[in-house]
Amino acid sequence: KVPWFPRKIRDLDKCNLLITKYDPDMDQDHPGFSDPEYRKRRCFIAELAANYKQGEPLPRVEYTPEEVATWREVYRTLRTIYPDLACRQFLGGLQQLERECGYGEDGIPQLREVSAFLREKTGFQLRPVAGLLSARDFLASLAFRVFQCTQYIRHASAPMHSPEPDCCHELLGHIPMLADKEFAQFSQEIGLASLGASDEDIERLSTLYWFTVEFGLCKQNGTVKAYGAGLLSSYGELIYALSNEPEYKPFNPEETAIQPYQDQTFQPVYFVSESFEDAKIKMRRYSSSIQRPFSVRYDPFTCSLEVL
Ligand code: H2B
Ligand code: FE
Repeated sequence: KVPWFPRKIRDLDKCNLLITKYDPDMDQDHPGFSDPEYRKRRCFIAELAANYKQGEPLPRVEYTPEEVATWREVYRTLRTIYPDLACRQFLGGLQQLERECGYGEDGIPQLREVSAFLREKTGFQLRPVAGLLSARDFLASLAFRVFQCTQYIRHASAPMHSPEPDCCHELLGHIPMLADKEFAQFSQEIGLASLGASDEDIERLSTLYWFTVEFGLCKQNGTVKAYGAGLLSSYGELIYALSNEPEYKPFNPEETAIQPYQDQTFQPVYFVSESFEDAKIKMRRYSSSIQRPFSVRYDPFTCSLEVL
């Protein structure tokens, strides 16, 4: 039996299964666990996302001076190391966001503006999400070029690390990459491959997503650069990943898909692609090997799927 999957963009309203184990309410190691003010604030912002319906204007959040100060610290610290460590596509995207979308250390960009920017660049749009989403629901939204974004910010006591996705991770790690056409297509293709897939295939696709979109490295002009959002939003791991400490393996979907991974500490191993083009071709070959009793095609005019 084929698991349910969204057929039209409005169906994403039903893709809302959250994984709560890293929430500040559940995770004793979360820096906000013993800060009731923080938990209340995060809950308020998450509630805006939980009530969101496809097509509505994206909620605006009036961030507090303390929240902006956290953003500033993250932005400043990471911005200085990007030129040496981030891939060309990321740097290009970030520059455009700084010029055209108000990115900078003085304020946290609003999802509404960022979504309008991305739509013009690659057709991606944002949707607010209340926390860590199940892999199946998260991947399904990529099939529609919808990126699910958290809108609350990490705890002020730990600006360099968050156990759960927050707006620093989304806005600094993911968004600049999603402004690149080739990367946008790569992301959508992982999403399309996930629709109606078995739990085992979702697990493998989610591992592939982890080692590419989140922690991927790629070669550029003979040096290794970062394109993964988990790296580009974490000062410590970005430096570590591009030092000579971790092990590098060539990106190869069959092998990468079954590599165990760490979501609590730095990765012991990273996968390096020759280029995005190369990663895309290899990923496509892998996706077409997934057995499904149907095939899907995305119709951008109606924002819906043709299931053949
Ligand atoms: N949910 C949210 N909100 N952000 C993510 O980056 C994310 C997610 N990543 N759910 C997904 C899971 C990823 O780790 C894969 C597909 O499992
Ligand atoms: Fe992420």
